[in-house]
Order: sequence, then structure tokens, then C-alpha cells
Amino acid sequence: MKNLKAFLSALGSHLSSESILTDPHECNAYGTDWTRQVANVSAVLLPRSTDQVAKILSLANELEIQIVPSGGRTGLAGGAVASKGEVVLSLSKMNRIDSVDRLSKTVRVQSGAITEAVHEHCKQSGLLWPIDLAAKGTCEIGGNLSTNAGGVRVIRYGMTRKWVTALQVVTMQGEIIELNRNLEKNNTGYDLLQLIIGSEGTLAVITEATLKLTRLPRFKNIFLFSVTSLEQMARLCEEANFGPFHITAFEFFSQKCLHTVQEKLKRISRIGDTAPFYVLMEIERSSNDLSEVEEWLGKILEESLVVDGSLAQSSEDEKASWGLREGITESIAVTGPVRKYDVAVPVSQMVPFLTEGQKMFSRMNLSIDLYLFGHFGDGSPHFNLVKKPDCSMQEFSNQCDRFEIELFALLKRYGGSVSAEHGVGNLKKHWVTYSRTNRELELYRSIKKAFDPKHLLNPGKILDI
Ligand code: 2HG
Ligand code: ZN
Repeated sequence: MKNLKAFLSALGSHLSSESILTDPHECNAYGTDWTRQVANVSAVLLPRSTDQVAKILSLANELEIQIVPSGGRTGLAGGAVASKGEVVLSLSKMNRIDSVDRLSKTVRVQSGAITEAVHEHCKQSGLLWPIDLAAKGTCEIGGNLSTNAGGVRVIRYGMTRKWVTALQVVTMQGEIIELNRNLEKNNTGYDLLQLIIGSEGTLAVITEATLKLTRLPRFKNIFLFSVTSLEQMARLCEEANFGPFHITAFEFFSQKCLHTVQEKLKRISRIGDTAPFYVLMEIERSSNDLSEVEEWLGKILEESLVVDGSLAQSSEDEKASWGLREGITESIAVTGPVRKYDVAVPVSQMVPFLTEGQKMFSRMNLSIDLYLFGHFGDGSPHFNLVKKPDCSMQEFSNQCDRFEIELFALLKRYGGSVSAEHGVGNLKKHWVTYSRTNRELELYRSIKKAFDPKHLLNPGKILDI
């Protein structure tokens, strides 16, 4: 990359030598994410402070160096991929977590803090940052914010953007900006904090955030259900909406997903595995008295709203139940090459959409396996296509492309979105027009230009400029 040498040597007086990596093997590990795209990274920078980030960005802007911000790199849309010789700016060393402010129920953290570490920290004060996803042990707060991550509790708490009261960001010109001053109410015009959240590192680099917290649920229970059909699943969900509790997760998976988690990860289900679909439902209650919940479960079983249903009796049971749902991505990853679709439709359209999607898949007669799972209660299913051993890589890729066209056409008819929670990255950008109008995209370009006129920050993500 042009000017790279000059850039790194200028940085030498601001960053220690351990904060600058140039060994290609070491660097490339920072240039990919869970999409496993091939990385091509010129250098990796590991700043320890916001001032260092500001220095890096202002120098990069001056010397026209392309920068890819990076967190835990667990993304599934290629938002943190550096494949064109960019310099990766990793926030991982900036992982400070301040003490919890119990009065305002907030905590200030740096971007590189691991999501699960933030959970553990807040738990000691009886509080929760309610963004919870299978990657929580590895993903970082900066990545959660940049992608407006979803996860398994959106049905109760919403997406990441609801749980932030302030951000510190650095622009490509190296300005440090504090957004929103930790105010719960700040009704003074455009909300730049919300603009940055979900912008996938294309507008500015998030260095710190004040996260909004809520009380830890007092009593939680986890059910596993098996159902005969999607219709039955929808009836169960509707019934649960009016049960004597709050639903905190309503997740589903197909029999194929269950069998794969059982086989590849040796996870055990306490209900049978012969039904076509399964539901993991988590609920929250304010009282310790389980009788109302047991009565509700009795009614569900009696009215045959499910094939089988079971309430976890111990924390091991609970962990085992979540292990089935949260192990799906990992078990699929060890099964074979995979193409992922993370789409959204109105919750009321989940049954017809998924029914048509499955029929379409069968009709196409592909030599691919379909794994269907996701967040039923949020209207956000995941279609994972996995290569069969006897299908060549080229054939797999062609067949996925054919399926993709049909899936997105169906999605369009249902007024859905091509990305529910994983973001656009470099994988979904060609389909953005299915979810956004041309006028919206024109405005996107103007916004990008206002922040980063030279197109140096996370180039080729969300949009080609
Ligand atoms: C989940 O819901 C994640 O577990 C990953 O969003 C989905 O692997 C996937 O397709
Ligand atoms: Zn998901």
C-alpha cells in the first residue's frame, strides 16, 4: 500500500513497538471474521488509548491509508474483513470497564471490553446489559455497537441501540467527539449517537461507551418444547405472549439442527428428537412461586399445543437447553462450508414466509442441506445452507447463488429485510436495495462523505461509494 512505510514510521513515535504488527501471518489473523474470508492485511495497530486512536486516524487520513476497525471478529457479514491490504485498527487492548453507577444504572466501558466480561462485572451489582449472543465470550462491545447486534433476548429488550446513553468516537480526521453526554433525555435535534450505532465502522471509530443497564431478572425459567409444525409454534408463541410471565427468549430450531448439535457437539436434549421443530423459551417472573407457571405448562400440554414440553429443573438443565440452541452455529461450522442468511419479516408473517421458503428450497432440488433456526419471536430466522460432501465447491456456490435470488425475491414480497441482526458488511451490500430505497442510499452516501470524504474508513462495507 502506498505511503505505508511513511505511515508506520510516523506512528513509531506515538505507539510502542508491540502495538504495531507487520508480520503477514500474525496480521492476517486480524483481517477476517466468522465468514472466514481470505485476509490480506498490511499491518495491525493495537492502540492503548483514545489519543493513540486519534493520532492513528489523523495520520491515516493525511497519508490516505485505508483503515478497518476490528473488535472480536465474530461478525457474520464481513464487516471487519480486511482483504485488500488495509491496515487493521484493533481495539482489543482498550478493554477497561469502570465501576457501575448504581444510581443511573450505567457503566462506562472501552470498546475492546469482552461482552461477557461486562455481563459478569454488572452482575455483581445486580444489573444486566441485556445484549446476549452466542459469541459473547469473544465479541467486544465496540463490535456489538458498530453492528447494532441483536442476539437471543431481543424479544424482551430490543437491539443494542436501546442500551447506550453515550459514546466517545474518533473521526477519520482524528477528532475525539463525545456524543450524548450520558443523558437519558436529550431531545435536541439529530441523534448522532444513534447514527454511529449500526454504521459498521464506516463513519467513525467507537472508543468508549456508556451502557445502560437494567435489573437482573429475579426468577428465570427455561422450557424446551417440540412441535409438529410452524403453525403450532406460532400458536404456542401467541399463548405465551399472554402467560403469567414475560418472555425473554423465544428461539426455534429444526430437527436437522438438533441432530447436528447432538452429533457434532455431543449435546443432550431432555425431550425427544423426532419432531420437526423445537422451541427454547426463556421466561422471567417477579415471584418465586412456580405454581402459576406449572399450571400454564399443564394447560399447554393438555390442549396439545406442543408434542412435548419440559421445564428445566436445575442450572445444569438450563445450561444444557441453551447449549442446544447456542451450539447450532458451531456444529454447522464443523459440518462443512456454509452460506448464511439472516433475514427479517414481520412476526405475523413468519409461518407463511418460512413455509414458502422451505417449499421453494425443496422445489429447487439442490444438493445442499438446509438448516433453519433463529429468533421466532422477533421475526428473524436464519437460513444456513451447508455443502454436502459429494457436491463440489463451485457447484455449492452456484446453487447458493440461485437460492439467494429466490429467497430475497420471496423476502421482498413479504416486505422483509436482507439483514435482521448481522449487518451488511461486504457480504450483503449488493442486496441493500431490497431493504432500503434509492433515496435512502443517496442520503447514506452524503452522510459517509460528511464523515469520511476520502473513503478511507472501512472501505467497501455497507455500500460501494
Ligand atoms: C444466532 O442466532 C446467530 O445464533 C448466528 O445470529 C446465526 O450462524 C448463524 O447463522
Ligand atoms: Zn441470530
